[in-house]
Amino acid sequence: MKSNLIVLKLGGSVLTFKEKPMSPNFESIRRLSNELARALSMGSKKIILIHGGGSFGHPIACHYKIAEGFIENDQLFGFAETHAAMLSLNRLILQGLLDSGVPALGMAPSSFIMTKKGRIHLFNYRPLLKALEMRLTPVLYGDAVLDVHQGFSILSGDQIAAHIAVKFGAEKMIMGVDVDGLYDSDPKLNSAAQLIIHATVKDLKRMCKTSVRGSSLDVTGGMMGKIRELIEPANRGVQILIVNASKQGNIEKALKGEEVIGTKITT
Ligand code: IP8
Repeated sequence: MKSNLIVLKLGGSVLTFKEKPMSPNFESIRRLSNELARALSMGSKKIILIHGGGSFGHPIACHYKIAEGFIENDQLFGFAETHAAMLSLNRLILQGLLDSGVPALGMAPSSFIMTKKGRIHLFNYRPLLKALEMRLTPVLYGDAVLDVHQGFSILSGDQIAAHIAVKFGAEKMIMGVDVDGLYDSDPKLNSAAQLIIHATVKDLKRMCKTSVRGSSLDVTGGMMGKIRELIEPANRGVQILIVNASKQGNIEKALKGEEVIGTKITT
């Protein structure tokens, strides 16, 4: 039986202005906090929120090549700075949620997760489980983390979301992005791109081979990185929905289980 847990990932491109370093989109943060609060007030669901790096984490991580692991001492400062930038964004999102009345608990992934060659290797689940049991709303994020093989790495919010959805047997995983869902080509480059309303694991695997890369500043691979992470939870029967979180009401509807335009992914 599936739990009543929903894993919600909100992309950095929705919560920040991606073109300008360290620029939060306060309007978006406030609106989405209210949407989350309204969905939670319905009572029965538990939500783990994971947010991306946007213009906070990605430019610094890219500059210091943090995702490639430790090469030289200069990167240590960059590693610490990347994490500090993510803490700043997390703080703003927590404030938005607290202002909306959500008992949001910021949890730094680098404190309880380690990777091996960029993939999750060690994960202390207990603080997260206890927070859920206490009916707090954990708020995690893509982070600069220590890596047992290469010193450090960048762990994407998508990888964290997929891992948690599988391990905790989430009922649903909602990916809030800045487009309406998956398309047959990049909708930002091709106005004739068609929205894919339903995709299977087989479709995702095919897209991985053909999909366009994200922006060069996105150290975790943009939409292509996302598609790759979705295969495992979809295989395990987690319902996945990719929706446009920049459009008012979409995240609230998706959390409440109401119909919303987007891409549904199934086995
Ligand atoms: O935006 C990466 O997380 P994402 C976060 O979910 C950093 O890919 C630190 C760049």
